[in-house]
Amino acid sequence: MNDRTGLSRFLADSGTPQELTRVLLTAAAAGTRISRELRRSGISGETGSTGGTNVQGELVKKMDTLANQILVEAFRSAGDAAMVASEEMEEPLILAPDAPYSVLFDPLDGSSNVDIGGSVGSIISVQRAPRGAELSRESLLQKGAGQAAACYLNYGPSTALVLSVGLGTHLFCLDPDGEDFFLTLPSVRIPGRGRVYATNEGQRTYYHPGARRFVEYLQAPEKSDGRPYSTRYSGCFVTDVHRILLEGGIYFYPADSRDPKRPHGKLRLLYECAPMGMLVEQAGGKASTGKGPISEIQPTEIHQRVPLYIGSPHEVSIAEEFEAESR
Ligand code: FDP
Repeated sequence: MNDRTGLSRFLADSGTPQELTRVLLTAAAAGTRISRELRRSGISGETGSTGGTNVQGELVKKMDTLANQILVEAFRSAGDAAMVASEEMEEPLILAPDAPYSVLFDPLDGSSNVDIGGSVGSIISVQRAPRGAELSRESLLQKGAGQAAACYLNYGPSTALVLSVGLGTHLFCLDPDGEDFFLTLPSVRIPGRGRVYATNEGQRTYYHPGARRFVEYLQAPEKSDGRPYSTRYSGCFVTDVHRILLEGGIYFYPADSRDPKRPHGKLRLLYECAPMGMLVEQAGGKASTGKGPISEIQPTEIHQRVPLYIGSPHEVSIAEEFEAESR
């Protein structure tokens, strides 16, 4: 184990600025703690819901609240994040106004899986905080293309941490006997095309026509290009993208007409789509609304939702053609 590269050594060797390294190590330490709490959740009573709803009107699970507290407190006590914003908090918090980075997160993605012992994740986006300007929710409305770093943790049979500081995407695994993440796959490359798709197909009736026709295309037998695809949908965005990052394919949550108040699909731009997009793009993949790159959207709200197609370049490009009705 000693000759393995730990997360802090990796960040030092890659020339990552010290303040950014500190932010990422704080996120990793919080992830370690969340991983431990998840393992204990069945006996500690942290399963089920709190009975409340979050800013988006969604049922809050006890582990959503606990994971959010763990991340917020980790950044508060480390003092290395200027601001934090979270899926679970209506307004961002100003923590250390002079710190050069701000952090946005989905503390527990796919939390409906907690009660059945399924995989869940955390997603973290790191932005540069404006120097000398007043910190406000507006200062967090930055395009994904400008992110300083992104990472996710996938809490499955093992805990994986996948990160990028803009120099490729790298996979680490948590040593269950310690507190350290070790590099297990440097410079991940997503396969150019895959054999699986992940989407909530039960809601297909509500998808708009381009997305429905894309599903029909994926399911149509065609020997020459390996169709039909297989479906793999876990109910956790992080877990589904983790599979696709390693094995290829596409995850999508398109715009749908299920809820007229949410005409843009379900996933949040700033702390779900943008960081996952950076990680997939840095591995050679694509992240698109179906009409253009996620990384180029100028956010207008902290909790803004956008349609998402993410994964291998082959499948995302085809999805864009269906969206554009050129196929
Ligand atoms: P959850 O609300 O359980 O946190 O980001 C939200 C998310 O899960 C994704 O992880 C998941 O892919 C998706 O929503 C599941 O939503 P549907 O039930 O609508 O498929």
